[in-house]
Amino acid sequence: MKFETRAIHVGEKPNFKDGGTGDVAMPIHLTSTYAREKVDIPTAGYEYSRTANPTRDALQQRLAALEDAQYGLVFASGLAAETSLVLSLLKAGEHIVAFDDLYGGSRRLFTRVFNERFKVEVSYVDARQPQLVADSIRDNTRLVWLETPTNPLLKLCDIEAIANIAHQHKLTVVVDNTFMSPYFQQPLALGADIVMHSTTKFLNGHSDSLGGALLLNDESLYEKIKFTQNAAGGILSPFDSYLILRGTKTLAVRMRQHQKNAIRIAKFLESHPRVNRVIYPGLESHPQHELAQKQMSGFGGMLSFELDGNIKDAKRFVEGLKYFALAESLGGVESLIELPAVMTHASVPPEERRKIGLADGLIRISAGIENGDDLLEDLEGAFQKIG
Ligand code: P1T
Repeated sequence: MKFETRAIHVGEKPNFKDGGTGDVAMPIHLTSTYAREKVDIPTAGYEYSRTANPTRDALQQRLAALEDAQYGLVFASGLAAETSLVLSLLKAGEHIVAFDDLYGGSRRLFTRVFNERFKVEVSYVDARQPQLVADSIRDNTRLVWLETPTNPLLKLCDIEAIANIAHQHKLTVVVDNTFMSPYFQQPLALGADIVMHSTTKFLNGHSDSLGGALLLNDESLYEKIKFTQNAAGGILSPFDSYLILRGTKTLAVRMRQHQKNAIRIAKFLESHPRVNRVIYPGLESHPQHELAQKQMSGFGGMLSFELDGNIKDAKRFVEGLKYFALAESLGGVESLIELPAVMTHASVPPEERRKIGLADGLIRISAGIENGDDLLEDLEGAFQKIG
């Protein structure tokens, strides 16, 4: 079954048996608990909705199918998925090697919670160079945590090369695939062990639900994380499961339009006299354009740029738009714009931001699926406002 078909059919099959009503769309199972006829076994297989719920099961199957994975687990947010993963696989004194340019909230979770409170060690490295990942591996390393392309600087790392290095040391490789979605990048096929998503973004696609997912093939890792999902309880609600199931049906067509608009915006900005630098993996000027072509089947809907101007100009620019909402988050049908240093990545200490090249005036765009002409006209209008 091809991607677009899986995105519509896996997990949602009309059921006519045993009183099934043939629903084409999976109903929202709001029950918290399930009655049984006998004490010893749950009659219909379900006990309690923290442990399992039919709407959540449908989404878990759907997302696993989209990443070509055996198993899927969904959580209350992307960060809840990350928390469950680390709680499942690491203990105090063990070590994570992580890409140094991650979503600010992921870095805050690793540093402020897992490291400062639970003594999990974390090394942040520039994973664009696989050798630096290799050099950071220690006897107590358990996990390599990658995000590619990164948020917000769109740096890439070579998943296959890093997975080969990590597997020589029997480490688990996690790839946060939020920016590309399974439509444009399939990390498991490149050797990753676990794919992580903030489903809040492209998978749901409509800026109206938070969620997170882990997709994987290894049964023993799956059992460990599933145990934590139930024990710690950070599960996705049936209503959010329904919304994301609905969102995934249009993922392919949305991703194509996100990308089309992102390419137009990137080229428009690159040729604009008020812009110093545009970062988009689909531009030939991107230093890892070749790796992007090799590793991904498209370039996605996210881009960042720096104005020829100061931070005040950047603030006036993002405040001067009518269609681009000035907001955190990404991946919705509507275009969003933000200043990472002040908004999504404010929790990353300024010296760390400087080290990874995140300028205070960097502007990040999540290209929506509006008409591209309107988006370019809006951007040009904001340039005129800052003069
Ligand atoms: O917000 P939440 O669903 O918990 O997902 C966290 C997360 C994880 N990974 C990546 C790559 C992300 O971008 C995010 C969330 N990011 C934003 C809110 C943002 O505006 O970048």
